[in-house]
Amino acid sequence: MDVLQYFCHPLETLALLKLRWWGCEAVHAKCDMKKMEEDRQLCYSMLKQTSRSFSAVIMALESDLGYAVCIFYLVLRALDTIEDDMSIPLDVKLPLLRSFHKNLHIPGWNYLDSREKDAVVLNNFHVISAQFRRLAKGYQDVISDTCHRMAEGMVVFLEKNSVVDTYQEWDQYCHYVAGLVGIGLSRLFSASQLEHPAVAEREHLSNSMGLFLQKTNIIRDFHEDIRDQRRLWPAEVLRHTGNPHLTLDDLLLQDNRPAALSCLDELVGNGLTHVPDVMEYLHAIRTPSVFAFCAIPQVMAMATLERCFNNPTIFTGKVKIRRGESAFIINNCTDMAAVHELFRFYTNKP
Ligand code: IN0
Repeated sequence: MDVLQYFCHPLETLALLKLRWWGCEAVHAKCDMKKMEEDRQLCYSMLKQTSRSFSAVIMALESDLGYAVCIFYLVLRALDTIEDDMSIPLDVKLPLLRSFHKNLHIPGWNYLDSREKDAVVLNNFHVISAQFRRLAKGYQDVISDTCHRMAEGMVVFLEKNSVVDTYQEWDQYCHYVAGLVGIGLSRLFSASQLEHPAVAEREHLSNSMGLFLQKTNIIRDFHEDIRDQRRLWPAEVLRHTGNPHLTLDDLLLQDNRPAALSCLDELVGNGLTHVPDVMEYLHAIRTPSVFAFCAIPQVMAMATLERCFNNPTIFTGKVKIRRGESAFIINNCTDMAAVHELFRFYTNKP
């Protein structure tokens, strides 16, 4: 099956080979792993384990910003792993989330009881936090403040039984788990002086960058999330189908396929409302490595939304973009004109 794809999409196969053999300008690692001290190496290897394709884009950032983003990414993964871990009872999880940001300053703190797939970042949190404490104070404050605010939001959500009813609540949830990441990243870019201070000041645009990614993930992962008892589509969408008794779980049933597809398409439409902000944000980014870091996930999200639109596979399994398609996007997100072209391609796809 996979082999056939390589013949059907020759441009993507070339993109994969190009990425594999030559790397590319934007994703050319500016750091040499072999020359680093052991703990730094361990952090980069955890980054590679937790985000396969994305780690190269982080490592291509200029060194001190790149390392701050690497630590930010690992710390966020640790927080997210605690939130996701259904084996931790709520009376343990809530205090753990509330005090999470303080652990960044407690030498030796780690968490060994998680069985989640990214548990490695919790098991080795003492290594991550020691590296965190060596970052510039400005970077430390952004990372700690983001964790604090995000964990507060996670607690609010868990306390109302993880229910997302209205679109407003959907935006609120996505703000906590992804919009705040965008706001934090923009503050890191401006603090590094690679980007203008205005990038950090326009919080609404940074928030939209996160919302576009997170809404796309939530739309794509519907089947897997329902299986794991997570109901992250806003229930409001069900009321627009005209059937007041329909539940999110019902959308998986074959008989409800037309209603399910109309809900899906409405959410894709809602996700797309963030695109103008995404374009405005990217337009302001000056440094090529920062531009690639920001643009690649957004274009991948656009490709994913296109694949999700009116696609019944959302209700039976996983919708994915091909590896070759990802490689093509990674190789081509070089400037605003290229990003426009890619967005145009995905919006006009028959
Ligand atoms: C991210 C974001 C991310 C990157 C660049 C700019 C951003 C601006 C605002 C918000 C988020 C931004 O990107 C990653 C992408 C990623 O991890 N991709 C995965 C693939 C996948 O399907 O999971 C990979 O393995 O390559 C992202 O999804 N998130 C993220 C987390 C931390 C940081 Cl520092 C940056 C997660 C999320 C929830 C969307 C914010």
